[in-house]
Amino acid sequence: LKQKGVTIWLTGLSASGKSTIACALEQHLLHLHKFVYRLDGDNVRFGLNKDLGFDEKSRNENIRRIGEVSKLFADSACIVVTAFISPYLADRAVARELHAKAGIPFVEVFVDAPLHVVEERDPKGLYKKARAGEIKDFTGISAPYEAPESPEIHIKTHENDVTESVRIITEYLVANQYI
Ligand code: GGZ
Repeated sequence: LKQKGVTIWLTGLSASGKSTIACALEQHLLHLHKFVYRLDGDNVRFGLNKDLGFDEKSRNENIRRIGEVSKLFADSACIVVTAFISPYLADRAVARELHAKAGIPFVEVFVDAPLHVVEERDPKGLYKKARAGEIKDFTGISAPYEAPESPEIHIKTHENDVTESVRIITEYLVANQYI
């Protein structure tokens, strides 16, 4: 029997806290001597997916490729942590199905914060630009975000801090014997 990994799929609005949680979770798992790899905009959108923008078709393809790459990493027994908005239900369902077919667990984590909260955070000033019409197809403003209907884990980042979020995810992984 081959050891399988797991994909932990974070989804949520820009500035919801996906990257922060993904980094902290990766650090925590590394300290536990786990084989973990994080996929995010910095190592995917500037490389493999640098040909893609933010229109609906590009996002579909972005998430399709990330789903395939996650499955490959997890098939090598790696714990994969992905941090992409992944706004479309159907795209996340495709990634989930791909994992199911390969017998690899897929843990969807809804990194949830209300729009008014992320707009107040606006760490990169992107919401302001989107409101001003300087960025088109901006998620939550001029492009949709389809919230998960039954995620394995639901984290409210305006209520839970990073440490608490990492603890919730780790406890889920342990309870299901994924780590
Ligand atoms: C949403 C955008 C956009 C548009 C640039 N809409 O907060 P950030 O800056 O650092 O992370 C966001 C990132 C989103 O890329 P993803 O690959 O996660 O998106 S998706 O899963 O929908 O394909 C944001 C920045 O890119 N960004 N333009 N129009 N976010």
